[in-house]
Amino acid sequence: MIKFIHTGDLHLGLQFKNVGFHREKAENRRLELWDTFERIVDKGIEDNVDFLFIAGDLFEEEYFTLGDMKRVRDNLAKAWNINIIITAGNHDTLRENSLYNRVEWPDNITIFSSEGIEKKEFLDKNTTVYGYSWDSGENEMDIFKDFSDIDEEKINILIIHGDVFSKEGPYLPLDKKLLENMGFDYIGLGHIHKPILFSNKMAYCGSPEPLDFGETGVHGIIEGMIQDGKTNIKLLPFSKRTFLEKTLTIDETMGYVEIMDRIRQIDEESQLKRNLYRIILDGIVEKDVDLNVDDMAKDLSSDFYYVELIDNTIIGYDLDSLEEDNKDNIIGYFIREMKDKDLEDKLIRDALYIGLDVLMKG
Ligand SMILES: [Mn+2]
Repeated sequence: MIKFIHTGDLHLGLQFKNVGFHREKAENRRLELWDTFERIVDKGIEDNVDFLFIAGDLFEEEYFTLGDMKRVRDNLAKAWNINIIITAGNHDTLRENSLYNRVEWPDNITIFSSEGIEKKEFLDKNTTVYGYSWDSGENEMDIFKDFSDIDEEKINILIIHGDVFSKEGPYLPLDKKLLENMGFDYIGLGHIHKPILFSNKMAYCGSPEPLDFGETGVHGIIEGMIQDGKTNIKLLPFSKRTFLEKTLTIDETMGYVEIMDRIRQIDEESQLKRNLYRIILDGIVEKDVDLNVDDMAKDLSSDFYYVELIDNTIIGYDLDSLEEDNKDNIIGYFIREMKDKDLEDKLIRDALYIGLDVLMKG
């Protein structure tokens, strides 16, 4: 029986320049990536796992320093009785002058080469681990071209960073069907940041700490066990924070204060203080309510750890006075046409306001 943790896509060192965070939040998030990395190592030690698999994009080579690399090494060295397997991805490529090659690694750590699929046997665990590291930011290698059969008497595991969703492309396209039929007991994938457990035998671990609003939902690490030819895995939520996108629908009866209260009630208080929210405002807003999303976000900053607002509302005009002011032009005709239909019907009312929004702007 073996136990393992599968992680990857940690992107240590990331500076969060594209996320729209202010400097302080970006810096904090950068520290949280480190903290989570260290928690993962501690979790491995605590659970006494046999293997820790890191399936690429452990760090951001653009920002990483030699000191950072040593910090990674020293953390992993603490887990001296865990076999740690690293395969580099497209953000932490393994080349002659890369940071991976500038520190001395202890014996419990294996970094697979970028020559092609390599294997390492762990005789005491009756296990063979296969892996491959990227050596450039793009990669279309036919990685299994010279692959020989695996020894089915053993537990066989493949750790690789690549893309099973596109047959062509620059991020190591992998043929999922082919992989599934190669006889591996487990295939630990990296690259896609959303965790995807295809089966007990193949999974993307996802980024343990989500990196932006494209990475909403649960993020964590994969815990696995292989016993008597059977593999079992599960996703353990592990991130310190979650990115959430929520929609608040406004109507023309709501004033500024009520809208702000509704935003504050979008989640439990403890969640607001913990997570990162993007709130999309839609619906119809009364024409005198001024939704300045930057000011609103500042106002909300004592209630939320982080919030950004997107205003997709349309303005609800005062129909009678608007009709009166525009009785001889298309706006007036349009309002009369729509009033002849049933304005109690939400669909018709929305259509009226959307139409007016276009006419008033154009
Ligand atoms: Mn990645």
